[in-house]
Amino acid sequence: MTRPSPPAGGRMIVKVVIAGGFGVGKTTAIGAVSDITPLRTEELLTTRSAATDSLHGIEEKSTTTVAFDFGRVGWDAPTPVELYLFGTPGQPRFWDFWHDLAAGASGAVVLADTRRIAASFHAADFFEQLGMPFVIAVNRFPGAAPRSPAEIRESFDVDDSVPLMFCDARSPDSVAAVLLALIQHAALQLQTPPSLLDAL
Ligand SMILES: Nc1nc2c(ncn2[C@@H]2O[C@H](COP(=O)(O)OP(=O)(O)O)[C@@H](O)[C@H]2O)c(=O)[nH]1
Ligand SMILES: [Mg+2]
Repeated sequence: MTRPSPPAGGRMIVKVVIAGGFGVGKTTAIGAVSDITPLRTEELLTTRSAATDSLHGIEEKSTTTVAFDFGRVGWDAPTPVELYLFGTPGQPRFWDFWHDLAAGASGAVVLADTRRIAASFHAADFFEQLGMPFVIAVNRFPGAAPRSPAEIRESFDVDDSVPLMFCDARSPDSVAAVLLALIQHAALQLQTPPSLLDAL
């Protein structure tokens, strides 16, 4: 876990990773909230990837992230902070690359789609093993059966110490609320002495 960089222009620079399975809305979320035109590495999905990249439930998806997404968003209140957002590619064949994307990050958002929740299990396991603070944000798609936070926690096998919230990846306010929750969560963990964490 990395401490944020010293303030630049009054705002603390914090690197954040947006991870989760294929098609859960990572690219959409970064595009919704970014103050700059996001850098995207989208490629058209072709029939050649049909066997590995299942589009079940996300049939409208026509492109996929092949390297990473990058966006930037900042606030002066409640905390002056500038977030550098790095979105991972979702497919298992790109998982090795996640270590590079996570280097120097202070926290992560694990984005999930309740219709295909298992697609985001790897992301939660990855940040848990890395010891990086993360929150789970459940992107609500139309037609998804309602699931309670308790059910979703049970599926992810996480307790109340991991913040969990619902969101709409297309909504700037909704994505900003998720990011603020992550920053608060990460700040709390950074303030907790490692020795105390070990004792818990
Ligand atoms: N209805 C709905 N569609 C969404 C939402 N978020 C993303 N999508 C759509 O779902 C598809 C997958 O989103 P994308 O951001 O590419 O997923 P990624 O693979 O995680 O980057 C795209 O066609 C989006 O337009 C959402 O909150 N609601
Ligand atoms: Mg993407």
